[in-house]
Amino acid sequence: MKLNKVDSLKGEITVPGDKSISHRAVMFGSLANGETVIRNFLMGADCLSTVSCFRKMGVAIEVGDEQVTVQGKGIDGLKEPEEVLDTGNSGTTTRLILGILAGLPFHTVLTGDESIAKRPMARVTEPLRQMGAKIEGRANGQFTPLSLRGGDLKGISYHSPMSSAQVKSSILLAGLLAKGETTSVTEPEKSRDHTERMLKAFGADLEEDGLAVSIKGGQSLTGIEIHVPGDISSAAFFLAAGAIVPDSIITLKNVGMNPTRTGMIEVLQAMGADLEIRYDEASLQAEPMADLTIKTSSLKGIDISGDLIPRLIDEIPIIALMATQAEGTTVIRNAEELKVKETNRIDTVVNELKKLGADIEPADDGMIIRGKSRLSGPASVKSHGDHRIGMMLAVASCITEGGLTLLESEAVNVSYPDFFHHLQQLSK
Ligand code: SPQ
Repeated sequence: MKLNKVDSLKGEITVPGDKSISHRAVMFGSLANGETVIRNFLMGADCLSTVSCFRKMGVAIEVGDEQVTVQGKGIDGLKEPEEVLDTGNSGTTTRLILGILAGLPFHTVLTGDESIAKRPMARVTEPLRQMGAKIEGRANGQFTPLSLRGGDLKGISYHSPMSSAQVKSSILLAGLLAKGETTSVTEPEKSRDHTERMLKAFGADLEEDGLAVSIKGGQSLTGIEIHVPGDISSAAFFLAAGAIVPDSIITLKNVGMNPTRTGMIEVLQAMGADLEIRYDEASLQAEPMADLTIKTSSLKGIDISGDLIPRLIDEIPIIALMATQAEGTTVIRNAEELKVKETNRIDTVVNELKKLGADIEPADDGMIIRGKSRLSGPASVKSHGDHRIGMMLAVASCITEGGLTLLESEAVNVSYPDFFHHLQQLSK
């Protein structure tokens, strides 16, 4: 895809539904008794992989234009699939479904795409084995394909070595399906808490105590209606674009503002961005929402590390681009988890932005970016099949002299199928 520099970005858009919340709504709706209606569901490839996996286990799921309806028949309503469950490119589907399959008394085989095959699964298969799940797989269950025989789980008290919502959620879901005992997960820093919030909304009793979350096994869930807020991780691309493209003003409607996800907002504020936040008072219950307006800004470099990292982990590629346009140095630390995403996002961000002339170097657990650089092409850059890298490079094209050619641009369909359409709409 050929992408050119733009003069300005102006207008209002509504970003698609939150990916993390859309996945969980289908999963919990499939485990629940009764109907679950999911509005503003993200029709991205990842969430559709989740739908396909649960359909293969016999759950009736109707996918409408922007609404998904799940006819849950309770945990016993799930059946042994006749086919392999394919989780596509989705780490969330793969790791969360493992927690559910661990608690179900039948056999399943799970696989995904080339990128999923490289992502570490021992972080969930190990604790799930401790709970009693029988898991076989490549390299002793470290990688897909994996096969499971679940059921008869016992509760555990698990201290996760990493702050990961996928690890936490996988173990809590297995804990929910365990027999009567309590399962608790403690993480080093708080990761996104959509599972905790949504399980409560489905009627589960769950306790949170600082960095620990506990759930009692054997509880049943009841179907609900869910309105999925806009994905702040998708909004992040246009927040950054609005800040770095000259003469711009962009409004983003109904963006999810769960405090475990708003690290990007804090970074924009610390860098000096001209950002206005208007909370939707009616939404301040399960998952808060706000309208955001960003204008072209003079940015300054900052340090990003510690407990902020899990709250903006998926935004680091676009933050790195923003940092190339900030005065001074931006240092990102404690973000080693970037190495095990859809790509090694330290390497892909550094290598692709260097092609445009950015002053950026990798670190063991992050990167160092010196601004302000003039990005110039024409250059050929590549998403490497990683949606967030693809969208970051498309935003980079807006300020790149001579424009760029983006290879593997279709990767954006994983989380934001309308991305290029929205970019075009704002640049008119
Ligand atoms: O689902 P997937 O592929 O892991 O997606 C990513 C992304 O960029 O969209 C990460 F590559 O988001 C993860 C996120 O990094 C989604 C997620 C969730 O919904 O629970 C949690 C985070 O991952 P982790 O490993 O820190 O739990």
